[in-house]
Amino acid sequence: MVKLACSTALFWALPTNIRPLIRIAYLSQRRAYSQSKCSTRKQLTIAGVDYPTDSWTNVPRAILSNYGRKLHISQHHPLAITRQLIESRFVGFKNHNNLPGVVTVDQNFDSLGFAPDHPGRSKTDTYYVNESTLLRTHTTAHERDIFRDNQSDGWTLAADVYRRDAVDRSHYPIFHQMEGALTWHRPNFSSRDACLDAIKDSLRKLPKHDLAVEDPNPPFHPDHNPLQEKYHSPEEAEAVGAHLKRSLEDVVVTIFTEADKALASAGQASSTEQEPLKVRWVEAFFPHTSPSWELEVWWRGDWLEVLGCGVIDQPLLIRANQPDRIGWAFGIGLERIAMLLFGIPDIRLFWSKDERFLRQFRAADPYKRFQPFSKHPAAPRDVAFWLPASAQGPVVADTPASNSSAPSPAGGQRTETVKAGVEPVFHENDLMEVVRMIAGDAVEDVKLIDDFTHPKNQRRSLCYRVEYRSLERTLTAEEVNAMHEQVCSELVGRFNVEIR
Ligand code: FA5
Ligand code: MG
Repeated sequence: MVKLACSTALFWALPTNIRPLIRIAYLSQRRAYSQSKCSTRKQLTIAGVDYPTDSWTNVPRAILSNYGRKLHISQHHPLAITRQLIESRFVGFKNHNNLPGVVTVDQNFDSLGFAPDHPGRSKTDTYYVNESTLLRTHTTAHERDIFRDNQSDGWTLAADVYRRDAVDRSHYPIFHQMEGALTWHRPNFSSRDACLDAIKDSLRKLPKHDLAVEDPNPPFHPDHNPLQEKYHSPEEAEAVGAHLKRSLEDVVVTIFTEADKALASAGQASSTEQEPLKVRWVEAFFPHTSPSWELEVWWRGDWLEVLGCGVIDQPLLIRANQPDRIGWAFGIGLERIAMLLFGIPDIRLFWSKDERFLRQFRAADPYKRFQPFSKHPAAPRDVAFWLPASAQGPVVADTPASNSSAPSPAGGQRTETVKAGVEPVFHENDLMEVVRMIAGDAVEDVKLIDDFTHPKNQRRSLCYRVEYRSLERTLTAEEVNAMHEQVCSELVGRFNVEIR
């Protein structure tokens, strides 16, 4: 009741001409949020299919409202153009682009060898439809089935994926990935050595480039990037790894060549973007590959992770009835690549229905520099709060979302955070979701700016800065205050925190 009284008072204090806007936008967001919070719904209908709900259900309606938009196969959409450009570098591969996003826990995690207590399985990271069904967190969810179907040695698969994640200009709860894999079937060759020679020969035929690539690590390492000794010889793992890296470097070179041309024809290269292209390979960890790597690109003054990849885990191929195949797989973020290709500055734009955005992209003349149509001012607001005094249990704050060691519902992590099944006292992803549900696409960035423990009573306080900014118009101070007030009261109601 306190919450309601507080926001209602604020609402009536607003000028009459903006009240209807607030009422429609934020009250409907609010309804979507509270409906998503508790699983009182008996069933969820997704793309016409009914699913029973249970205590695991945590998919908000706001997420489902974007389910099935299939941006990656919408003609003229920058994500579709990006997908086609990447596909064009993998000649002879079969392209799978229409697989539904509701998958089983078995497909998304078990089939890939995720440990039962892997943090990616937790409700704080993943959108569950119910205990056994979820919105895929990565396109890898389809690997086992595609390997089992065995329609082609090489294949790609692009699709929408869903994660409870950070809020900033390169993270969005729905994004698109493209998975790719290539395997060699050993029995097709006269001997294991002949198969190895074929891999090396294929590597020699891949396009060469003169890109500056940092790759300081050995092809595998017993402690932090192991060879699958039981199944692969060192030479095999090295050849497959080299083939994989060169194939992906070729993708990056292609993207940047097109991006450079677009930049030149727009005659508007900024000094940061004129820096020579720099990329680096870093060691990574995925349950479904070993050794594994991530590729990072230097973009606007920082390293941006664009993909994860590795030598396919042989037990995964065995589970897919393909014990005699050896090969590589990768998963690439399509938005991240499209941002580089077109110079799109904010991931939210991909979801825009604004013609000023959409009409800039045409399949017939695909690689055009994005022309920003407006830049509205940011409105930062801070929220500082004490965590509940009596609460015992883990607190997850300040997760470096784009860092390769950050928790990720798709692997990519060694460090322990909160194990699946353990309820954290506070998880930053829950705060991110509160902000998204209330502000929708009017929030650009949320970050932890202070973390303080009181020396006397040991109470811990966190302070987050929320940057409100609409891509389409200037937000008024009243609108921002109303949203922020709502965020604060929702945090109190939901996490039992005390606003400072
Ligand atoms: C994975 O999803 C692995 N399944 C990839 C993989 C496939 C590895 C096959 C090995 C073999 P990761 O969580 O790092 O890994 O995501 C892959 C890419 O998706 C990232 O490099 C990034 O480009 C993109 N990505 C991840 N999270 C987000 C997000 N919230 N918003 C936009 N893009 C994201
Ligand atoms: Mg990663």
